[in-house]
Amino acid sequence: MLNTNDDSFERSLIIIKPDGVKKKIVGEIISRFEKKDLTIEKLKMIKIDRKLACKNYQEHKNKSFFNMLIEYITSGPVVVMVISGKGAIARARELMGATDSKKAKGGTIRGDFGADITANVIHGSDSAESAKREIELFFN
Ligand code: FUP
Repeated sequence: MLNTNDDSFERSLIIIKPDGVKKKIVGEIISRFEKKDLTIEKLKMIKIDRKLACKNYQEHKNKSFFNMLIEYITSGPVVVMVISGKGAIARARELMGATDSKKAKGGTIRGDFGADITANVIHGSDSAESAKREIELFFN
């Protein structure tokens, strides 16, 4: 659920997923955020282990796609970032596009670079509550 206030200063946790790193579009994605005047506050490259992946996606643990999602997010290095700015959560989600890359509009990150609903290049927090939880999880 998207529940944010566009006018307030926010932070969002962004993950450039394994397919984004493999496609060599890390720079392109960071550039898109910076061009929209969002600030890169923190950034690191890590390989997410199974335990961390399960914690991050705990809300999906009973879904049919859960195992595939965990396999995929742990399949290679990812870039994790904290971005910030006015209405950062919703603005990042706009830049990302729809969850399913095949339905995402051209000009969005997923629309331009994603393959499908799993290999969708990027994760971004969907609410202030998720952002807080995810930032603590990755940058504790
Ligand atoms: P989003 O917030 O856009 O990343 O989307 P969701 O939180 O709904 O889903 C989290 C991740 O689960 C998505 F990035 C991709 C994956 N997913 C699937 O693989 N299959 C589905 O049917 C739905 C989501």
